[in-house]
Amino acid sequence: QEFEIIAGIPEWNNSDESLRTHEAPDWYEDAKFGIFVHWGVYSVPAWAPSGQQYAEWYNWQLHNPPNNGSPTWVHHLQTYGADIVYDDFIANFSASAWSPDDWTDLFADAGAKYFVFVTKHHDGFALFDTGNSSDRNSLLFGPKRDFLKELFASAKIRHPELHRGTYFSLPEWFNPAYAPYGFGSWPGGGALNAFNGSCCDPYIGYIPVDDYIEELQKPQIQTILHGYDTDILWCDIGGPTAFPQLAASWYNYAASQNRQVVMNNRCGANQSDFVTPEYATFPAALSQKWESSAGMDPFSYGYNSDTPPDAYQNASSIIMELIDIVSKGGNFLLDIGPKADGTVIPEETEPLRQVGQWLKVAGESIYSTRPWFIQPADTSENSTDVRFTTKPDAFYVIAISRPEGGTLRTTAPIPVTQNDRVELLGGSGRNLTWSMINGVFSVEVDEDDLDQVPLPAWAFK
Ligand code: FUL
Repeated sequence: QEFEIIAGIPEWNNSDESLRTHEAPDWYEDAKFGIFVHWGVYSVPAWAPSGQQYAEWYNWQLHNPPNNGSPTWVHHLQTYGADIVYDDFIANFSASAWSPDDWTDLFADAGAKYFVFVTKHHDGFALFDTGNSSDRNSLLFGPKRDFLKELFASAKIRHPELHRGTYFSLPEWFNPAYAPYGFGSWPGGGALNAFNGSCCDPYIGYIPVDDYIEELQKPQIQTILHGYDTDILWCDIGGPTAFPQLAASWYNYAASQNRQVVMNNRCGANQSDFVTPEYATFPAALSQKWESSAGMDPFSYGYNSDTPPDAYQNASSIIMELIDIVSKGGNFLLDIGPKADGTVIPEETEPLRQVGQWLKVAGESIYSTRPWFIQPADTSENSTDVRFTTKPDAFYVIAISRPEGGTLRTTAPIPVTQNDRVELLGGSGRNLTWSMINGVFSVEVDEDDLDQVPLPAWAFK
């Protein structure tokens, strides 16, 4: 099948052949750092055994298997009693202190180039206008607001340079219409009180549909793509999907607005623009674009009140992880879990702002770079722990351990030529003395200069 070329843009059609040619656009390759936001009804109970389970899986843990005495089940019984069901938390999802501007300022201050907002997690409670497909959303229940609209509007006005993305769970646990597909719909499921077996928890806002995919999932994805103009469709779980029916018209629509959009590998489609390791990275670059996501919480995307303050990822470890991921061709999508009132805890805001300070002085070694052919770093004895990034006109050696005695040393075959100048980003800007002797590349740098850099990661250009 042939494609019609309009002003250099292929017109997409829904054939596999056409869709398979879609790939991550340059802006996404260049962006490197994004902020993920998990916020919803699960932010009300906000609990899981810290470091072991995701707090946004609260309702699943409560029910799986029924009456199992799981830590969440016990916690729920002790804290709320047996009569309270998950959907009762909707009323307490207040957003009473929420400021979308604070959030988008935070994303920008962190040095992120995009964000991905959870529009609907597996609990099926949408934070956008689901129209006729379902009433289970924040416009009709709880806070009665269109969070996706407000957040995107804030970003568009205050930080138009940020790309706006949306997470969308293809399945919904306990939605009676999803039962034929099996995800979270074991006998009784969410419809059963997890303690006394009485039936039924309300699945608030459910409008009976015959066909979940056609009547619910499809119009909802369509709304996110065309009604809210998302740049990133970050699907979750995959499985039965309407996405392939919507892809070509989305790509064409975006192109008509001069935008290039991107989708992940969880949309249930045959093609994906990037793959998504979770709380994990790859040891080296892949042939395909990838993006690693993780919460600042040790093991939760949603806010977990069981996590002690000192367990959150600090700025140094975030920057090292970002550098490592970028040197291997990945993006880093770092997640925050705001509280039910919409505030973000200082354990998350402070490190993010520190990361932003580092990126302000050394960001050119991260943004718009491409990996070198050697990764990971050479870690032989007497070497500094380093990562490499490249641009057409520059090469970066980024030390993630302090160059001992003011000497950075690596046995990697750094592509320097005699007249090249070497400087420390965020240092004094001086030309540094360097040498390449017997295959060892060394750079001399003042300890004072090293101290000036806001976090323990030193980017040499
Ligand atoms: C997973 C979900 O089940 C988690 O709760 C989280 O949303 C993560 C990003 O994707 O598959």
